Amino acid sequence: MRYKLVELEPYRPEDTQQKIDEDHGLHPDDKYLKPGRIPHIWCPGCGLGIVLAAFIKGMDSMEVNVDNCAVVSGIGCTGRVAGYLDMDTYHTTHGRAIPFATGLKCAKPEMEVVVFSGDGDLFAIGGNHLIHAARRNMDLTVICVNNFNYGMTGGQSGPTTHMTAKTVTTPYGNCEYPFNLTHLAYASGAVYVARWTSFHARYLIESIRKCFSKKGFKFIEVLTPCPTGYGRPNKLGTGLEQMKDYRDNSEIRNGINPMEADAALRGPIVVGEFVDQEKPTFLDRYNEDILGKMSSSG
Ligand SMILES: Cc1ncc(C[n+]2csc(CCOP(=O)(O)OP(=O)(O)O)c2C)c(N)n1
Ligand code: SF4
Repeated sequence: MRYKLVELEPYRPEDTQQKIDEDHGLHPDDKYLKPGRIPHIWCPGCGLGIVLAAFIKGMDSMEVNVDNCAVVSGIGCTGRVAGYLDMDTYHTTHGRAIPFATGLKCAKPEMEVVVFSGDGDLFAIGGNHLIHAARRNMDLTVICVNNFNYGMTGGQSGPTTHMTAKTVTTPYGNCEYPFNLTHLAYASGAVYVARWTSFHARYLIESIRKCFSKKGFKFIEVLTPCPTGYGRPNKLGTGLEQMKDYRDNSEIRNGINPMEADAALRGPIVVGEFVDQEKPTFLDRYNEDILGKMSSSG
């Protein structure tokens, strides 16, 4: 079969105003979105829209000043979030959302910095950055959409792909052990760790709200259907059917050690707010310990 590349219209900010005048603003969340970028690229049944809507709801209900908040994404279907939000957003290179966000936070400590990216972006190519930002307790909120595969590039296996799951690169089933992202984030030093699915939108909003009121490295994993890349080869059904599976096979266990938080291919899935602790951030310690010593020695 021959594919014809569709030529995309370049984004023109002047179109935005025209769209707003025509039909934008009908929904209360519209003020957070760039109408010139909608419709989005996500497949029917993809859970990404729910996660983005939950983020907007959390931000809106906390009355976060969008002029003082930045969203940083890597590359992938999840990374597209940066292009849809009408605020300071950065669509960085693959795997580099965390170092970009770290630099931003150090340069502008007064800003809320949120990293929004996929499991492959954050834990494969970007895995080293994530564990070290957690170790340093950088004051960042990381929302990781885990759809268990590289969605954007056609459904390859990655560090979260379930053992035995089929993907385009594991046609006989995956034989690698997957990461438990919540356990890894906790072991690396995160002060807040939660896991929800895109079915648990209200809990997810609460976690996002909490992250806006808490300092340190905060990590939220959101299990999300990718019916195109992962659902199809593994016969998980449509996005809606996967949402029903999340409803029927999830168990909320707040406060457990994330090490015990399983998330099997066809359930059971353990979700909840696993970790909530306090610890000085990198910038707290740097400003107090290092800058203090530098000024007293000079
Ligand atoms: C340096 C580099 N390597 C590889 C790619 C190709 N690439 C683009 S997105 C992606 C994977 C995205 O997977 P994930 O982060 O899980 O996000 P999803 O698309 O599933 O939301 C890859 C490998 C790239 N853009 N840059
Ligand atoms: S490929 Fe998967 S993750 Fe990407 S938009 Fe489609 S369903 Fe969503």
